[in-house]
Amino acid sequence: MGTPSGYAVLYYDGAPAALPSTVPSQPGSVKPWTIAQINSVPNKTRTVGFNQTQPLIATGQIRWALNNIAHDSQPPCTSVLQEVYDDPNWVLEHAVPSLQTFSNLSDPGVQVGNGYMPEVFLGETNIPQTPSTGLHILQIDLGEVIELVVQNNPANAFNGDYRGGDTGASRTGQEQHPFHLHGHHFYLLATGNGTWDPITSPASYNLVNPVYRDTYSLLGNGWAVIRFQADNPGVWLYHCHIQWHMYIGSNLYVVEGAEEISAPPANQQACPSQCIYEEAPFTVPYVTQAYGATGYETPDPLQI
Ligand SMILES: [Cu+2]
Repeated sequence: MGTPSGYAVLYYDGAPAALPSTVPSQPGSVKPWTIAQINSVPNKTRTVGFNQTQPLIATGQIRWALNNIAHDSQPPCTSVLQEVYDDPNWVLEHAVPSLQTFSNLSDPGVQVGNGYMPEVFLGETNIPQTPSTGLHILQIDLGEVIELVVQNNPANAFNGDYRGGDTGASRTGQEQHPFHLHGHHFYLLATGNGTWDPITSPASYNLVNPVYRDTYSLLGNGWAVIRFQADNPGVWLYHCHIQWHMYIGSNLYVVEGAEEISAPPANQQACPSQCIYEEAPFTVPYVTQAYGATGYETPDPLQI
C-alpha cells in the first residue's frame, strides 16, 4: 500500500550524461531501485493559456482569477466529480467555451461555468477591468497532450495587492506559488520572469530532458509552461498549495475523459454543515490580519 517511491538523477552542467551503473543503498523497506530514462516529451495537441490575478472584486473580497474569472466565493456542494459521473456531458451543458485567442493561437482553452465568458489579456493591451466569477473548468479528452502556459500577473492588477508600501503601477507581484496537479506528472518545460512571449519564450523550452514532477513553483510576476498527457480519467484539481490561496479560488478542475470516469468513492467527503468559504471573508483587512503583510504568515488563532 502507499505511494511507490520514486527517484531521479540530477546532472550538473558538464557532468557525464550516462545513467549511473550502480545504485545507492536504501532502507530495506523501500522498493529496490530501477534505473530508466524518462520517456521523451510527447508532442502537444492543445495549448491552454492562463492569466492569473488576485483581483479585489465588487464584494470587497480578494479572489483568485484565471483569465479574469474569479472563482465563486462558495463552490458547489455537489462535487464536480459526482456531477460528471452522473452526466458526462455536464460540463458541456453548463459551461461556456472560452473566447480566448491566446495570442496567435485559436484553440478553445478554459471553459467556465455559470454563463460567464472568460477573456484573455496575455500579451494584449485590452485588459478587461471587471473580473467576473465562475468555476474554472478545463475539459480534456483522453489522448490529448495539454500544454499549460501560466502567467502570474503582478499583484497590483485589479487592486489585488493588499500589502503595504508601493502599490503603484510599477508594483510587481512578489508572490510565488507552488502549483500542484493531481492525477498526473507533468514536464516542466520552462519558467521565466516577466511576461511570457509567444515568439521568444518557446525557444527556451526544454524538450529534451525537462524535470518530470507534479508540483512546480510559479515565479512571482513570472510564467511557467508545463505539459502533460491525458491518460487518467477523472476530475483532477490543479491548484496552488498555499491553503488560503485555494480558499480564495486558486483552483482549476481538470475534467478528463468524462465518459470513462469511475464512480466516486463511497466515502467521498461532503461539505461541512457550515460552508468554510463563508467563514472567512477574505477582505483586505481580514487578509492583512490573518496572513500578515507578506501574506505568508500562519493564521493564529483563526486557523483558516
Ligand atoms: Cu499561491
